[in-house]
Amino acid sequence: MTITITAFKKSFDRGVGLARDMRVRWALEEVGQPYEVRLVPWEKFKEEAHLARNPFGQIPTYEEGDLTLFESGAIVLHIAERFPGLLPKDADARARAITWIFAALGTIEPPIIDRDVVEYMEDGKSWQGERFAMVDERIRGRLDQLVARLGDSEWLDCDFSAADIIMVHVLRRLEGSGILEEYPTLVAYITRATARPAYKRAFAAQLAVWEANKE
Ligand code: GTB
Repeated sequence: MTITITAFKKSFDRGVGLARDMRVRWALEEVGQPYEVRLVPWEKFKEEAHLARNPFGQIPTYEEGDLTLFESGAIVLHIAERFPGLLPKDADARARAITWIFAALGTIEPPIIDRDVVEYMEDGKSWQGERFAMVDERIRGRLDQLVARLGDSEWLDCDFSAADIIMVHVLRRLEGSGILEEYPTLVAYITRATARPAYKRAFAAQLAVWEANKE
């Protein structure tokens, strides 16, 4: 059955792989599933056809036969449940991996997104400096806790899983902030994950879209 995902036709991340279709592409590459990409131009995001795929008019979405999904976390979890390779077989280990998906999206990602809000939407506001300091403190608090748990482990819980895809992609959003460099454990974790052939294929695919549509 053909899998079709949606992605920006012209992503404002300029091909650096930070838009959330990257998570889905990476998961599909890890499980060896071919997929097609429907590129959505900005002006079509809130049109009926795309809202039918995602009520919030966002990317990514995922179509597989009669099934249409939105929310990158739900899509990656679906891929991991549908195809072998991204979740442990043991029920308890599987539950722990799924817990880490939720932790990445629900506990680590929110302050990181907040940082972008401060940087781009509160630019020039009198309170921007104070907000930056507050948000960065929240981010560092979470990263301290993450590093304490990760320790010397290669991945979040035993083998590489869907949770590592989501976590690494969430952490990558801090690139350029200077914060990641304070955490060699996380830099090594991201480097390990992004060296995977599946990541590289996914990255190259989204970059090719940017290169083809950037003008
Ligand atoms: N919770 C949803 C999910 O995980 O799928 C959030 C989806 C989302 O925010 N999608 C964005 C979108 O469609 C694209 S990825 N926005 C259009 C809209 O809301 O109208 C967001 C993104 C783009 C670029 C960077 N970057 O450059 O760092 C990071 C994130």
